Amino acid sequence: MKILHSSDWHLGKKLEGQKRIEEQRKFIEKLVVIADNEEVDLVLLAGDIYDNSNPSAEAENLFFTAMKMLAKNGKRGVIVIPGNHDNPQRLSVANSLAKEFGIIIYETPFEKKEVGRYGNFQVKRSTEGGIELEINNKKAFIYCLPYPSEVALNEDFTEIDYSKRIGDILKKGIEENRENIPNIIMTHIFVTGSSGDGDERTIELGGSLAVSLEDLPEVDYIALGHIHRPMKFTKKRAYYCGSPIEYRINENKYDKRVFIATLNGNFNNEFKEIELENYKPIIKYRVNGAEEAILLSEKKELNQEWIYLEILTDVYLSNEEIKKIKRNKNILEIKPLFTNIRNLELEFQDTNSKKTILENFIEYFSESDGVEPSKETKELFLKMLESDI
Ligand SMILES: [Mn+2]
Repeated sequence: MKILHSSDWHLGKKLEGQKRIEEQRKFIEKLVVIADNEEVDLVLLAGDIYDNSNPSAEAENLFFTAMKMLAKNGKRGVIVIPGNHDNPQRLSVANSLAKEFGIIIYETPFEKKEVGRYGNFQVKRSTEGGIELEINNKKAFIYCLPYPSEVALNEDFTEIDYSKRIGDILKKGIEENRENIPNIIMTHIFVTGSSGDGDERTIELGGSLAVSLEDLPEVDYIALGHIHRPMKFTKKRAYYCGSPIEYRINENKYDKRVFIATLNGNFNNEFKEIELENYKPIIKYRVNGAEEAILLSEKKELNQEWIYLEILTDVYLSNEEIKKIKRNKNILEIKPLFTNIRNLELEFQDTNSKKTILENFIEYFSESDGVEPSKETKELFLKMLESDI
C-alpha cells in the first residue's frame, strides 16, 4: 500500500494578524498533484488540520476542498485525526457525508468505525481505534489515536507514566491486526529520542508530555503529527513530516516536506520525501535608518516575502516615515534598534508630551517588549540619564 503522510496544516493560522490562507491553498493544490503523480492509495493526515477550535469559514472551506480533491471521488482513501489545536467534533462533523467519498475522520480515541464500503475501498474489520482496509487490492491495518489528552482519554496523567501508557495503548491497538498485513499507526503526540540517523539530539517542547521512542511498538509505519519540523526516527519507522508551510521565523531553516511510503509488509518499506515549495518565506532584514527602510519597503513591495524589519536608528521614526514603510503590506513588524541612548533622551525632551521622561520610557518599553520594565530597569534608565553618557 502506498501512503502519503502530511500533518499540521493549521488552516486559518495568521502571522502577526496576516492571513496565510493563500499559501495554504497553494499547498493543497500541490499536495493533490503529488498524490496524483505518486498514485498513492491512502492519504494520512496526522492532526492539527485547523489552527484553532473555531476555524473561519474560509479555513473550513479549504479543508472541504482539500478532502474532496484528495479523495478523488472515492478513488483514494483519506484518514484524518484531530490534533491538540483541533476541535474533534467540529473536525468530524462531515463524517456522515464523507463515507461515500472514502474519507474517514476520527473524533475520539478508541472510536469504532463502521465496517463496509467507503468510496472505492472496504473497511473489512473494525476494532476500537483500528481498521483493516482493502484498497486497490492492497491491505493494511491502521490504528489511529487522536491527540491523547487527559480529557480525551479521561485519565489523570499525574498518576501514570504517560509514555508507557501511550505505548501500551498503541501496542494493544495493533495487536488487533490478526492478518499478515502492514501495520500503520497514526497519532498526534510529542515523541522524544534519537532519530537513529546519527542525529542524537533530543528535542524539547516546553514541558509538553513526551512519549519516549523506546515505548513505541514495532510497526511498518508510524505517521506522527505535532512537531513542525520533519523528523525521521528510522529505527522505529516513526516519522514527523512537519507542517507544510513555515509558521514562525525560526522555523524557516527547516525544509517543508510530505512523506510517501510504499509498505510492502514485514517492515519492508520504500520511503521517499518530497520537498514543498516555500511560497512566501519569512525574512528578517536589518537596515540603517528610516531612509533605507523606506527604500527596502518600496523595493520589496511586489516580492512574495513576509518581512520583519529592524531599523538601526539613533532617533525616533516619525509617523510619516512609519506610514511610508508600512505601505508594503508584507512588512509584519517594524522594530527600531536604538544605537544611541543619549539621542533617545533628547528625543524625549523635544516632544511636547506632558509625560515625564520616565513615563515615556515605561510606555515605550511596554509597547516594544509587551511588559512593563522592572524596578531595576527603571532605576537603570534613570541612572543613565543622570550619568550623562
Ligand atoms: Mn499539535
